[in-house]
Amino acid sequence: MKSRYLRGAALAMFGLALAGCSGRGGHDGRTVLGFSQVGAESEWRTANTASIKSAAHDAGIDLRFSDAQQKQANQISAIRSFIAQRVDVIAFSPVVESGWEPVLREAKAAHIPVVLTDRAVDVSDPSLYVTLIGSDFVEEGRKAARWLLQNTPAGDGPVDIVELEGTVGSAPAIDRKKGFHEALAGHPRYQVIRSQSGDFTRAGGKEVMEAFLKAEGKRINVVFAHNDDMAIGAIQAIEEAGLRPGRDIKVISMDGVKGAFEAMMAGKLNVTVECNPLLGPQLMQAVAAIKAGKPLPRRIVVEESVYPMESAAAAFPTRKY
Ligand code: GYE
Repeated sequence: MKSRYLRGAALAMFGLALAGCSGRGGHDGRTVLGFSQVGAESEWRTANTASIKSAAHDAGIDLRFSDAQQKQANQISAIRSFIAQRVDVIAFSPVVESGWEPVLREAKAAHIPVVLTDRAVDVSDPSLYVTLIGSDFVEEGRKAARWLLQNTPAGDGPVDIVELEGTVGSAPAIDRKKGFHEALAGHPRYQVIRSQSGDFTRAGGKEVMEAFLKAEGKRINVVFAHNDDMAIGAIQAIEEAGLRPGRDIKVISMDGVKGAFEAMMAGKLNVTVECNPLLGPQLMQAVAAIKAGKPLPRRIVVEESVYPMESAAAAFPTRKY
């Protein structure tokens, strides 16, 4: 009696273990995607999250979404929890570039493919992720610099620039800075006189710009912000200092969110370099390809343009984020 009971219990446990191991995927057979988002720091990010959620819904993918509030530790625990849940695919937008190898090795050991969206990681083993779907941030930085070179009145007077950097250690902050500085090298008239992180937020942009204005005052000719939200914060700081953003101080930013178009139409922002956050559909296509065992390119780059102030009103009605 006793032994039969035990055998039964052992069989039941074996069955449970099988159910747990065998199949990945949701109870209903749908593909399960675990996604760890950076946070909700900017308009860009909000649009990116909405795109991922709606594309997953449209593709019939069971999305497990987790917001890391701009903290790498939270992303690492989210990824570990996706591994424990045995999701089919893990995707994430890494808040910073470094520090991912251990957790990505855990995903690899569990045979769960990883897709990067938006931001890159710095890893020595390329097999730790399948593909990166996102923008070319170095090129975005170059585009911003090219606009500046073409839109500063001729002459040899100094063009003093302050730079509002994105999150320290993040791919867009590192690469946008690189592209911008690279394109201005060889043009000694253009000097970046101060550079500090505003963490991609409006509050951060405003606070750092206030400090820049206090230190440099009217000497500042240009603000180069690594995203629109920080530029909008900087615009407030410039106005509160009694100066005219867009005129006394030129403002350049990146992303191309609606708030930037509104600021351009109000004459306060000079240009935004587009960075498209609507990556959801491409991510779901990549997940489907992985599930079907189809190969994917290592890098999927998003197409983008530059919108100067004069083009804002015409483009505004067609903007999707
Ligand atoms: O520019 C910024 C956001 O990684 C491209 O992150 C993204 C950046 C975007 O917070 O607004």
